[in-house]
Amino acid sequence: MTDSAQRTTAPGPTDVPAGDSGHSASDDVKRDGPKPFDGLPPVEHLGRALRAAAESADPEVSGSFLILTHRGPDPDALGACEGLRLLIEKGFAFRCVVATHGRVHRAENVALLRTLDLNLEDYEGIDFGRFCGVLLVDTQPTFRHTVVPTELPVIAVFDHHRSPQAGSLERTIPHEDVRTDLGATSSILFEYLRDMEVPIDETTASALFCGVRYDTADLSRNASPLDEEAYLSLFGKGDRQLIASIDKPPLPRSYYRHVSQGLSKARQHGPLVIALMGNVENPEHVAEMADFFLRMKGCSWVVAGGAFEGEYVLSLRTDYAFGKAYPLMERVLAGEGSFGGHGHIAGGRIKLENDGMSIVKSVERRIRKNALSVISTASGDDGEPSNAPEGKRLDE
Ligand SMILES: [Mn+2]
Repeated sequence: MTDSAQRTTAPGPTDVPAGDSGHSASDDVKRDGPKPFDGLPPVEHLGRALRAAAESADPEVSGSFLILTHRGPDPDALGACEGLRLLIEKGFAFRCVVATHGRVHRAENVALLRTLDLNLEDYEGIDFGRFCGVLLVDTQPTFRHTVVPTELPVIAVFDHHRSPQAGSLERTIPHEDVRTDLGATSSILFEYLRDMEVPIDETTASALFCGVRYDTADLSRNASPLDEEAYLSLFGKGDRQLIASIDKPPLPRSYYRHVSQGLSKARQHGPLVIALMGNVENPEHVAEMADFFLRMKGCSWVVAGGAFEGEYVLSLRTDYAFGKAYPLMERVLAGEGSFGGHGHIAGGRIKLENDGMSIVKSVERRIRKNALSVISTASGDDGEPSNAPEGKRLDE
């Protein structure tokens, strides 16, 4: 569902990078704690940062923190938000509000929000004057898909993504816990709760479990020993029925319309399936179709795309034998838009000049041409779109 990676720019909604690039589980054994915080255990260092922020704030907002994550939060982001909420309230006896930004579209993510009945506020409606500081999870202030209010100091960051440029931060962050050797940010929050001996209730455990589960594909991807410990411990504490219902949520009727749209637009070119779908009602549909087509026998990579709210959203998937998604996405975009990716998953976005169909079509023509040129480089073809084979329909 999510991806791991070296994010350079804003990724697609479900292609939010989720780990460090180039790490396999076996690389990740060395370190199971963050870099030392002035010789203090992480929880103690965090406690000092929180208390310092509370003490320097006006009395009416003292000890009230705003927890934020990236736009269109995925399960790891939501799990980490809930873990941090519990830590702040029960571990440190401060107050906090979790606010999310951007709509949640994917059925599994919506199911997580609804099933666990998470108490989230909408970022757009937040009065920043209520808080003494911001805490960020599963992202960092410089990431483009993240909005941080300028009027509040960032007190702490918990993340497992590599920073785009080290040292480019304008702000100094009192407590920065970024561990690129972990599969999930939810595992970091699990560690703090464990170390502070904060009892983890069923709902929070279920949310944290889903975070670790989806970012590590059930510990099959980028999983460190801490991820394993978090996964097993949280599964024991979570509500198994809820966890199962989040994994196979009821799908809206529109999902089946999307499948039909994807099937009618998809074309197979040997090992490549291209599904460029024009306008889509839901940006998650693009990633869902990419996953869907990759399961076809004989398909080694998929390029799926669709226009949504002024952007052309792209998802690229490769199978295990085929290799990395990131360099392929780079060739498919050929300098346009922004993208992120790692391993077998990449996501990209291209800003559209307007929502006219001709603009969408021309973006799709360029993407198709670039994707086919990857194949034709291998086969010696010139890759011109007019000469490109039509490809085989999948719905006939
Ligand atoms: Mn993550």
